[in-house]
Amino acid sequence: MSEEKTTGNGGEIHQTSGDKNPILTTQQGTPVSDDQNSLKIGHRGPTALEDFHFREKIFHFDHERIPERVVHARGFGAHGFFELYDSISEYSSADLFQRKGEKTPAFVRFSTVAGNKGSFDLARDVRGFAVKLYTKEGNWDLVGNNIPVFFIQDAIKFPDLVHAAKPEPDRGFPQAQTAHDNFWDFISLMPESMHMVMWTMSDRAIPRSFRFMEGFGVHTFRLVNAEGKSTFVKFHWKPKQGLQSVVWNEAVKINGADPDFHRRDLWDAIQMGDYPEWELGMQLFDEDFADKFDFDVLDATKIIPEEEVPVRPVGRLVLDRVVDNFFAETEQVAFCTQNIVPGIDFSNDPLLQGRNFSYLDTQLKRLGGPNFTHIPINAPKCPFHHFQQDGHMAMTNPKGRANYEPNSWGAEGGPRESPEKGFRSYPSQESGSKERVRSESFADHYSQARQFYISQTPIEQNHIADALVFELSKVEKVEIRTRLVAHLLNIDKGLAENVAKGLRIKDMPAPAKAAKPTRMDLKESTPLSIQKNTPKSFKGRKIGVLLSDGADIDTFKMIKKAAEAEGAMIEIVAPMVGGVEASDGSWIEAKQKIDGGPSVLYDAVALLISDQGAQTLMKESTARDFVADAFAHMKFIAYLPSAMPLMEKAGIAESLDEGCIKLVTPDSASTFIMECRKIRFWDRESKVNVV
Ligand code: HDE
Repeated sequence: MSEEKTTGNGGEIHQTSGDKNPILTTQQGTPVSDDQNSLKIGHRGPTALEDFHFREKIFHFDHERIPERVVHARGFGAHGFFELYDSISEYSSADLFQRKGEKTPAFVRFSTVAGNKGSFDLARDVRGFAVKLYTKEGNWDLVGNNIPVFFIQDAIKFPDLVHAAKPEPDRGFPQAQTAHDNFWDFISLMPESMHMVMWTMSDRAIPRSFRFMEGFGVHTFRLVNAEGKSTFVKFHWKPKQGLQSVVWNEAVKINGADPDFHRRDLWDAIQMGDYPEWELGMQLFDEDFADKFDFDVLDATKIIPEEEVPVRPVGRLVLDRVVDNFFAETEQVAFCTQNIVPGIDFSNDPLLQGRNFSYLDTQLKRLGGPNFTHIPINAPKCPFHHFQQDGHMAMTNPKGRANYEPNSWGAEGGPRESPEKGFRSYPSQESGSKERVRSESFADHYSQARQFYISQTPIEQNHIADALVFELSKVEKVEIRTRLVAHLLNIDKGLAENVAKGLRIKDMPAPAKAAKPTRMDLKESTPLSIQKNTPKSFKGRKIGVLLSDGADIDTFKMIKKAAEAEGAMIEIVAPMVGGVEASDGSWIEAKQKIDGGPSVLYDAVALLISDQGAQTLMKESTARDFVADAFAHMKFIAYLPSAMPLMEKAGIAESLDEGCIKLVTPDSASTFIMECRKIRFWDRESKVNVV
């Protein structure tokens, strides 16, 4: 049923409504008769103050925003569960780790760090990987990142780090990037950040999707079993989808074409039932190992190579439900590192200790009061009872007379502490003088930076050099550029020389003074490289299929079938979004008009255009870019011979390589998909020379 209503100013509103729509009310529940006009004295007259509906509506709108997170403002969350493979009670008494097959509800929020809430997804940045596990003995928040180390060793430096990375305070830019003077000024004065800089300049900082990145708890934590025995642990989330990143030139273009690329990807995958999955892995070690290890396990700028302590898989995390409401869930979720449960405990990592202090404070500011645990996304899913009461927006004040303890109200007296079940801190022996110090055991800043660098493939090493050259080229002060190169000399001479060359630094500086000399004996570690760990499947990836009128229907069907068999998606790109008429007269609807669906949005492309289509599209710069970019970004390209004129115009016809698959035989579609399993045709990179 459609209603028409006069707005009073000559216009009409049209809206559809049925008998089932509820009546619009105010927040107080008063039915609203007119939501189009404010209450006026006379038809043209002043608005009456007594218009409570108008006043309430505007008042609420004026207060719709809460402060965005000071870091990790831009994020995206989803629901899921953690499923335990097998009991690990020998290490931890945490309830979620006791019973094989036990499922624990989870909420995960991924984020970038530096950009504000409205910034773009493909910034070169660390990604937050924050997991809230609603266990039967309380919420456990594992607030990690997609990089296993951090820039600083002591939390007291965090405000400086973040100030330096954020927009410069006088001008308020640049947004969501570290490519500016303040960041590199700070970093080049903080040798402890060098290991992390290797990671952030690597492809890890431009992931293809949240689904294709690892997560790390970063700090050393403790697991404690029922007998009170403690084992140190480092947490890892390993994506079942495999690791994958984009190239920088692609990232820059994705940010323009689809600033929501990562959140859309996660939303789409979950909505399509292609649930992303990670394996929770643990590196478990004891005090003896900690004492013997080359570096201090409390130093968050260091990893423990997996070759030294293997990662033991203990369960899987599956994300299977998108949020109902972004604000209620993703924005209001409040992660706190101090949210742990019996069976898990902190270590003395000074960064972790500082974080435990910080997160509660930040939630108070952001969510406006001490009752943010009453918001459903933050509330435990297990029973909870305490005497905390009142405050802003209190929703769950306890019933009854007793709001204190001890009390003598017997069974009515409310909750009681439990020495058996309650959380007990691991009784570690602590002693020492009270001093502002940095332990000597934290002093080696270059050895693991080098280890990371030498563990990369030559292509990945080039990407690191290119990223450094890009970022430092945005730095105006020459001294800062040079100071950074001086640090690189302590990591790898070749890297330092490449960067100096890329910056055209005339006189190579002397190596930075190092508190400890770089160790040359640390071995390459395979898990540190993305390319050495690429997936063996194209599952979960997306192929952009460029169609035109007259597109060969049989080839289209073959590509579609082969992609579906692999678990990959296809998305139709066409000159117009309405679609195309294929060779057999059938109509294929498009998802994207060519300028809205550039090839940077896809993992591979197929050019299924007719002779006529090629003639039209070769005149369009967006179509030429589609092809040229797919080639420059080392993507696999399937093409019909009829697409050649467009490929010629895009300037790639002369350079076709094995990454370009001509669709001529009935099985060429499956050959194409099989090739796509390699994700990129990296051999092309040295020829296209794109950074
Ligand atoms: Fe955070 N960090 N952080 N951080 N962090 C915040 O808490 C802080 C650090 C991380 O999706 C804030 O709720 C300090 C390391 C993630 O909601 C704040 C220090 C790691 C998220 C805060 C660190 C992280 C945050 C801002 C230095 C990886 C987003 C908003 C010691 C292990 C969580 C908020 C979400 C958010 C403080 C360093 C991860 C201000 C003081 C290291 C994933 O409390």
